[in-house]
Amino acid sequence: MRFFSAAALALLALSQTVSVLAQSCTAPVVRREFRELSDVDKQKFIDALKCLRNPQRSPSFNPSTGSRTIYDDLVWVHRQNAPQSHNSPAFLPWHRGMLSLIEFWLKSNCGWTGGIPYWDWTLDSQAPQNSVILSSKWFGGNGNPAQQNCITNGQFTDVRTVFTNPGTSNCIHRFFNVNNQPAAGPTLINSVAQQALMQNSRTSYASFRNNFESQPHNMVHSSIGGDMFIVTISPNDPLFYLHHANVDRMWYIWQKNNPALALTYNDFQVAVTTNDPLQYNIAWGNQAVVAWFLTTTSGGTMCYNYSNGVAPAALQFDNAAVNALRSGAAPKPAPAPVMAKTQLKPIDPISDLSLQHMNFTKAEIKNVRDTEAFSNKVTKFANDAGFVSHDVFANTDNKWRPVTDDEVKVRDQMLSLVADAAKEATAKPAPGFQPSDPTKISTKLEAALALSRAWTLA
Ligand SMILES: [Cu+2]
Repeated sequence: MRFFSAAALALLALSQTVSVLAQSCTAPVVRREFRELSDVDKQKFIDALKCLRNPQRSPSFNPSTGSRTIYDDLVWVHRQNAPQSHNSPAFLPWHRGMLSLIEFWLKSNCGWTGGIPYWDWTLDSQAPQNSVILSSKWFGGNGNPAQQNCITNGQFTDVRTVFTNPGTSNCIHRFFNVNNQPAAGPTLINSVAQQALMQNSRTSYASFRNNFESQPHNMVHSSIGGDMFIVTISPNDPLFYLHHANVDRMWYIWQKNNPALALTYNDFQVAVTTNDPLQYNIAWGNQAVVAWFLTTTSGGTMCYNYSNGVAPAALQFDNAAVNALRSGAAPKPAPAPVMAKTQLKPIDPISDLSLQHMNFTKAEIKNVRDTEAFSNKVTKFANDAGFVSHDVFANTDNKWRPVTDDEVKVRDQMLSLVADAAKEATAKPAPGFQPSDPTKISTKLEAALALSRAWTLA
């Protein structure tokens, strides 16, 4: 019976799955925001993650590396392929493949039938210290400086990692770090700045990949710190998967919103094609190529989509108000005064140490700093204009409700208008620069502010 080890069977199952990639994906699994899951499902997901880290239930496919479990195999695969799959065009498809692998094993080996939950950072951007995801009930908070920055609360305090940063202990480490200072929580991008990055990423795959890998992706890794800070072994921290599911979701949204570019793949520096191989060592032989991962519904293990996510329960969406606005009726009165007092926080920059650690070139560092400065200009513009972001109502009482399709449309339209207005208003004068017509900017802003009245505070 040893000939048919669990590992061999799983690999067999996987290559069979892979061989049907060309088949249509009929029932995509829905990846949901972690807060969207019931507490029972949150616990089931965490239990499934623990099962993948249990040597009895999930023995390693690749014990010669020192790995004991499937979970550690994936850390090893990530470490092995880190140079090819970061700071390069392969960043998005490679991680999309990696997420589909853990999703496959969570299901086949550990009974988790949902998709990997994602972490919509914007919901925690204004008060990361209150994030339910980082609470002691679920993934735990900051590391404890008195214990080598090991996490000492949450459900993963007993994890013993195999592939550690040399010279450190084998717990999961975190060191919330913002602007080179210890912080109450990680730096997370707000929804207005994130939308502005989206608006800046409409020209090519390369523009999107550059903008979103450097920030917010790197910002989350570096400001959580500890294991997440070390690119190679960052999957030691289970937050890696929630974080990367959200990075992947941003790509999914970008693909939906830019259909002509959705299946394209390019880079500013190097020539690439969708036939470029991607290496996963423990799965798919050497057959995986970028093209497999360009859609989330290619078939086989690639068969999922993303939910609309959640909004603060205190914020109610009034579809009738939007329809009235569109039919030219007079807008509702201005929002309650409490809404006018709310301002978005600026973004704290990624630490210098972190940038050095990621082996960035000078040009890449400049790109990160430019993006940070741009995000803060946009944030300031939105604040000065009196735009009230939903982010400021999030995470005060940890009560959430699902977002509808209609609401997503209106919200995206509103955020795009604010981001576009901000972009035009703060554009850097260049040779031949024609300043935007101020009337055009204020028209966009007025339209955004009108749409914002579709939400009321309960
Ligand atoms: Cu990575």
